[in-house]
Amino acid sequence: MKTILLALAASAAFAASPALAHFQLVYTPEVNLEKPADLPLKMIFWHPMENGHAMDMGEPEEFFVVFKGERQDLTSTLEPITFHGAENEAKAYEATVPVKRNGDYIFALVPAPYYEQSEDIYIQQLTKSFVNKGGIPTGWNEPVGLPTEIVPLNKPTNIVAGSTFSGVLLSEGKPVPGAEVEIEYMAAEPDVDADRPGEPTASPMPGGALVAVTDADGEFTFGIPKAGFWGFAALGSGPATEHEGKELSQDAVIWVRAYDLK
Ligand SMILES: [Cu+2]
Repeated sequence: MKTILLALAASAAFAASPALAHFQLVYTPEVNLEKPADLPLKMIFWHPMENGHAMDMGEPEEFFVVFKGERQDLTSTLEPITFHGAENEAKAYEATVPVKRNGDYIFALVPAPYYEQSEDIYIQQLTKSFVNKGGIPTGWNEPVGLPTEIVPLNKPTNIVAGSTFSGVLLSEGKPVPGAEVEIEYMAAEPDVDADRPGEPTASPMPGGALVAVTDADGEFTFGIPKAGFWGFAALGSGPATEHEGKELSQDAVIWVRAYDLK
């Protein structure tokens, strides 16, 4: 019965899938640190593969970091900024977070639901990104307890370009089979000083979004062809399905960083 319900939920996600893939960013340019640093983090809701339209963010509901299993609330560090996209300007957020100890830092953002007029639905992308200090792994493969999230099965801070990335999609802590996962390359990494996109290093693919589907265990794998930041978004995988009387797509987003093997 459960499988049937999940299959129905998955087909609903397919139907609601927009032509253009929008991705919530939690972005910092350097995810492998050797020395203590004040990390600049940028929260931007954007179409990063096409360096396209950016959306106004409302005040985020939650922003936190998990380090060695301990969660620290960072909501008070958020400051509003304007992101000067290639097509338009949009409200975004930034934070500066000190990183001192060695290990994995998992940043998580719960943005306010965003109203997408063209589809008459709300979208809320629960987003995780990762920073490591000192090359010491301390829990990057642990869930952080979001209503829906993608948990990496490869270390997300140093994927080799040409290898693969796998993740498992969870909703309320349980694997979600048969769910669509959209995949994007961050073509124009934001300039964190200017709050605008850098020079694009890739163009959108013909045929629309890149898509994988989770298997019976809720897992997916994608071959990473190129160094840089790759985003994965499971659409409508979260338990919340309604906001202010309208349909809500509560999505799980994860960002990983790939490097060329030199
Ligand atoms: Cu979009």
